[in-house]
Amino acid sequence: MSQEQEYGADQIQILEGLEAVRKRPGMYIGSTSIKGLHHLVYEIVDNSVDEALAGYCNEINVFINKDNSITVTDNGRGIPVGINHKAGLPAVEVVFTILHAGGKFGGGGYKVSGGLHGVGASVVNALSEWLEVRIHQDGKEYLQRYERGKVMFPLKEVGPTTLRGTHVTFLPDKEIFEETVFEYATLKQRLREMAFLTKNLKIVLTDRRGEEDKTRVFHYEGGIKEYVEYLNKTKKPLYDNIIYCEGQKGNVYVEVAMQHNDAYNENVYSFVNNITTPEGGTHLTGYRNAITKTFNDYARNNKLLKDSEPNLTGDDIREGLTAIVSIKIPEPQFEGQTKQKLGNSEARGAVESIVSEQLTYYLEQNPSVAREICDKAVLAQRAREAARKARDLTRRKTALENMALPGKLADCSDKDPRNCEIYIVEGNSAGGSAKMARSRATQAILPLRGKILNVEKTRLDHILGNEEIKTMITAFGTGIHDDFDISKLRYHKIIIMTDADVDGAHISTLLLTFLYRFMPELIKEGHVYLAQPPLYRVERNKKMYYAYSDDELNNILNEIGRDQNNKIQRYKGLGEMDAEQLWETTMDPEKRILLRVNMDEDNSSELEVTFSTLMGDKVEPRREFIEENAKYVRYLDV
Ligand code: TSJ
Repeated sequence: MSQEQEYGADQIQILEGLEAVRKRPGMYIGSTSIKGLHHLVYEIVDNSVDEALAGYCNEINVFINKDNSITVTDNGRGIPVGINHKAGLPAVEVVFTILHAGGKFGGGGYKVSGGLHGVGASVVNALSEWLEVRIHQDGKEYLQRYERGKVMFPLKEVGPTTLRGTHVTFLPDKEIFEETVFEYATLKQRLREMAFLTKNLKIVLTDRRGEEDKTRVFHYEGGIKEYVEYLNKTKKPLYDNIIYCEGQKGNVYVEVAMQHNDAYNENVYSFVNNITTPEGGTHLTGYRNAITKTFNDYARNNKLLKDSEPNLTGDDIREGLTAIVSIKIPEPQFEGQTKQKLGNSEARGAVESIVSEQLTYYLEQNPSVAREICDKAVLAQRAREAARKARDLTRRKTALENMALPGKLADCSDKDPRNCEIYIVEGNSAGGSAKMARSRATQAILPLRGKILNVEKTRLDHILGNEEIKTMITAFGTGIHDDFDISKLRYHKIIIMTDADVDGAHISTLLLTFLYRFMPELIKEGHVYLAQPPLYRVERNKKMYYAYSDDELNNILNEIGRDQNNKIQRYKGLGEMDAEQLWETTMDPEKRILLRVNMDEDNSSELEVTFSTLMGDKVEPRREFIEENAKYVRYLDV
């Protein structure tokens, strides 16, 4: 029959293609975990962002529907419905059923944004229980439906329309994904980032799963300038304006926004075609070269740096600098082990020349800003010199005394780091109980005294002079920053154990901030944990029950009965437990609960905001953050 003739051979090939996706989903979307699940959404949204970049669409809506299906709509031209001559099928059907059909059909769309592996709609289709596409074009609405990649009926016209654009709804396949419940917060973060990276594009996220719809609108006229403003909202900017450079060289489009704040760490995020590049690459190198050269030239020409003084280093100039470097390039090449590092050499030159030229002009036009930055860099230069001396001192010490472990450390006897854990414990009394409670072979205890230094607010030379910090660095064995060597890690589990109250949470956050800034690899590699001491003890007829949350306390009371035979104690601190109780509830590997601290590289700008919001001076953003993340409130220092 004609249907058979038309679809026969092609259809078989198509199904083989999509079948391959279903057999090895990880090859196409990275993983089938919750991360892969969210990638499906980004793959689809990327297509609408392309349409916006091409100049035909200015609004994208994303809905999380009640059944955990996702709808993405845009107000663009609509995917072409005409027959694609090579495939003999409507172009839209090609997009959804043929693997690797990119955006270049029906008149040459300029595809710049690319999903995780440059795959696309057909992969999402193959991994969805069902998917429906509706196209509003020239007054007509078209519909096609697929189930697990298979076409349910030929593209059909379903009526007139006054709209324009593409609507796609899909339900991820439960046979494929380990998890199929979308996280609003995760989608929110990525969509906000996409909106920052595409100025004037309005992206609306709506969660329809609750009693009431939850909606967030992301729309930034200033694009990455507003991104920098957002990242600096918890800090004190050094000057009011955001420095902005934009231009195109060859086929590389470059945008850079930056502003210094009064903190000491650099905070630069780079993107290629709207995808984050945590390992940087040529675009970032070009940017750094430009900054270093331009500021040194300016400082010399204006006598802000004496002839006798050495050049400012890139690090000096970028102290406290928040920046976004975003480029668009038609054929990005990624290198390195994780293929996350941009390799195109033309990107280096393009960024370097655009930033040098425009930054030079900016500094000439804004001498007071230029002076602020140079003064700060000169201070940084001096502090760096002092820090180097402090570090040399600690280094020489370890070289001489080799492994002179801190006296307060109760080390474990096993020497294989894979078996070993170190408990960082707040306070001497809790440290004492922990030392008695521990399993000597594998558990080391390091008690810390008093307040931990807030490394967000302290310059490197002072940080490295701090006793508690020095103690931790020596105990872990890895060194820090450039000297960091994870193979020297002496304990594969670093467990932070603090009281389950506001002060304890504060100390945990300070410790995590230190680790995040000085040894982020430990967090990335999953070596850092938070111990979970119980909140309550219930004693009934000489039997003990421990509850780690209010809910759990309720469950226990329901189970054992609510009457006067219960003695309920609320633990205010670790110190209230004796060694045996501490072991049983918090340290016994068989029974304890540990929370592993996560850090997702794709998310590091958001993590940065979280840390600086929690640790910074400004009260208002912290209060807002806590209100937005209400479920964590009891862990935070308000
Ligand atoms: F790919 C997809 F199906 F996943 C998808 C594509 C999903 C969504 C929500 C939107 C889109 C999409 C595609 N929105 N807009 C477009 N535009 C085109 O495909 C298009 C339209 C016209 C022309 C032309 O040259 O006339 C070219 C293109 C690429």
